[in-house]
Amino acid sequence: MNIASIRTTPVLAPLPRPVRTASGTIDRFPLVLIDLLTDTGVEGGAYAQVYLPELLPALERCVAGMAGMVVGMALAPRDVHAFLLRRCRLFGLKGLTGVALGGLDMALWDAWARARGEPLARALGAELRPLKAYNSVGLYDAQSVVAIAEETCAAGYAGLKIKTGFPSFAQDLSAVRAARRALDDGVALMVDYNQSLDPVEAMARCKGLDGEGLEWIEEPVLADDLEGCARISDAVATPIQIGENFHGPAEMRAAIAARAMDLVMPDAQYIHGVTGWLEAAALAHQAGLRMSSHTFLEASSQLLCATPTAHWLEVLDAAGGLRRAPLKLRDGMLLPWDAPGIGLDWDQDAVARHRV
Ligand code: SMN
Ligand code: MG
Repeated sequence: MNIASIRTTPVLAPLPRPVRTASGTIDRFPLVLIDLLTDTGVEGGAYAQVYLPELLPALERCVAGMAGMVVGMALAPRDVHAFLLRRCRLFGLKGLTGVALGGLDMALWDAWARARGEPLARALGAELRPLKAYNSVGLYDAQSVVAIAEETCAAGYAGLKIKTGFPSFAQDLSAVRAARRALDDGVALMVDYNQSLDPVEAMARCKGLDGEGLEWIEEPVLADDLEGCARISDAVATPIQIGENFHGPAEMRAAIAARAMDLVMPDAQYIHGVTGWLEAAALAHQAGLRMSSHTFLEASSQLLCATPTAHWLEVLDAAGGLRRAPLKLRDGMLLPWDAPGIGLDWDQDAVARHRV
C-alpha cells in the first residue's frame, strides 16, 4: 500500500473560550488538517497546529512541501519517518519543519491503524482504557476562576489547570487559592506559567506556591533553560512539569540528563508525531518519569494507552469544534474513541465554515 496523495486544509478552529496565557492569547486554533490517501483507498488524517494565525499559511506550505517528499512511498510510518529525518537533516526539524513532520507522522499512523481496522492504541498492542483527564484553561483572576472551577467539577474532570503569570505573585496566589476553594476535594489543581518568568522571579514564585497542594507547576522559565528548570525542581517540593516544547525526543533526552523536571508532558506534534512519542515514552519509562500529554487530544488519548508511565491527559480540545465525536468523560476519566486510527471524524460542514 503506497501513499497516493496528501491534502492540506488550513482552518481557524473555534474554541469554547479564548485561552489567555502569560505569553499570548489564542482565540481560535490555527490548524492545518492533513488528509492522506493511499492507492488502496485507505485514508488517514491528522492535523498540525501553530499558535499564531499569521503563520498558518507558512505551516500549510511547509506540510505540503514535506508531503511532496513522501508521496509514492509505502505506507510504513517508521520508514517514512526515518526517511524524513535524513532528508531534513541539513535544515533541521525544529519549529515549522518539526511541526510538519509531527502532523504528517500522525496522519501516516492513523492510516496505518485504519488499514488494520483498529484504534491506534490497539494496533500498537495496547488496550483502550479510561485516562485520568484534566480541564486546561487560560489565565483567570481570583473572581473569574470560581465559575471555571465549578464548571470543571460539574463536567466530571479529575483536575483543572489554570494559567498563572499575573504582574504580581499576589494575584497568582489569590487565583490559585480561589480555584482550590471552589474545586471539590480530590480534584487536582495545576498551574502553567508558559515560560513567562525570569529565573529569579520564577524561583520566588514557585517557592511561594509550595504548600498550596498543587499537582504541578509548569514551565516557570524558558523551556530550554534546562539548568534553570533543574534549580527550581531541586529547591521546590511541588513537582515541576515541562515537555510541550521538546522538539523531538532528543531534546527530551537532554532534559532528562539535566534533571530538568519531575514530570514530563511532550506534545504529540512537537515530539515528532507517534514515532517520536513512542521513543519519548520509552525514555520516560527508563527515567521513571510520569508522562502526560499536551493538547492533541485524539492522538494523545490513544498514545497514553501505550505509554508505560502514563499520568494525565490534557483536555484542551483544539479540534473539538470541527470533530463529530463528542468527549466521553466519566468519573474524572476520558474514554479514548473506540474507532479506527486516532479517532478523528471531521464535521465537514464545520470544517468548511472555518476554512481560511
Ligand atoms: C498551551 C499551549 C498552547 C496553547 C494553549 C495552551 C499550554 C498548555 O501551555 O500546557 O496547554
Ligand atoms: Mg503548558
